[in-house]
Amino acid sequence: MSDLGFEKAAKALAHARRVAVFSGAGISAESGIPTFRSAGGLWENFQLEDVATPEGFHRNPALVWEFYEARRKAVHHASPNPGHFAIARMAGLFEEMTTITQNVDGLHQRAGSPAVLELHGSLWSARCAQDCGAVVDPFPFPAASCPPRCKCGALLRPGVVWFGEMLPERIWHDAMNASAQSDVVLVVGTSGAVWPAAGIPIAARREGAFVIEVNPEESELTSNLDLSLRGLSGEILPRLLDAATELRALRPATEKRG
Ligand code: BJW
Ligand code: ZN
Repeated sequence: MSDLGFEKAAKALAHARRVAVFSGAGISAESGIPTFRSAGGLWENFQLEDVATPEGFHRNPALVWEFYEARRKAVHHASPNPGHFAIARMAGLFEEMTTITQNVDGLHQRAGSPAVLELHGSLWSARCAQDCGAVVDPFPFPAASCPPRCKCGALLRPGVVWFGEMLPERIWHDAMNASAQSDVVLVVGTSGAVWPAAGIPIAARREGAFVIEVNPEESELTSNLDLSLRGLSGEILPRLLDAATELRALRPATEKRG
């Protein structure tokens, strides 16, 4: 990571009033939770058509629930890492701070981030697969049976967003608004391969946000962003926050009142 890029990012954050974080599976990698598309990721070992589409669930609900129960177990035994904690700490630093995540693991919330916008749902909720309207939230681990049943007798399904499904409308709307109104958007640990979520930082930049990526690898978003910090989010984010906080303390009082 270049020192120049890091300083530029810290300065941008020190001057920001409104900040949004847009996170993906990479932020939880240092908690031991596998990503989807990196080497050894979930899509190397499972066919996404089988476990992450409504059609796959219809064909074999038991297989889909086994996949999700195993992931719920892994997250149940995991803890948030310094990257999640740094983001939680940001809530106290800026006038407005929004955490938008594609993750379904709930680790941002467990680190203390308030009001997280979960674009792809949550491992900790379930709903009726036959649309009787029942929502089970929180859906405790472990499930009582596999596959679990709704009180109406139909199957329950995981409360996540699969390929070919719409994102939750209110959350999508709030995420687009918050990011478009931000001075700085931090894009952390995502390949940017999945749409429409990947459009969030791109739209924010078009609206004037300074968009900074934190990722050890180049992503599909890199060329559309302002700055990339190469490294692990659990290492970069705490340092970045400390540097921004220090710079902010040095600003004259008149500037701070903005
Ligand atoms: C680190 C690190 C460390 C590692 N520190 N970084 C437009 C164009 C093309 C296709 C489409 C389009 N619009 C819609 C589509 C179709 C589809 C799609 O996007 N397909 C593409 C894959 C081609 N999208 C949809 O179907 C969406 N719905 C939709 O569009 O509805 C409208 C519609 C409906 C009907 C008909 C037509 C339109 C829904 C998408 C739902 C995605 N769901 C999943 C599963 C959720 C549940 C679950 O978890 O099981 O969401 S897929 C999976 O990918 C999951 C993730 O949230 C998502 C994104 O992955 P993410 O987070 O980026 O992870 P990775 O693994 O890809 O990347 C990890 C990154 O971390 C890497 O870059 C590493 O380098 C980095 N990293 N360690 C920092 N320590
Ligand atoms: Zn039901």
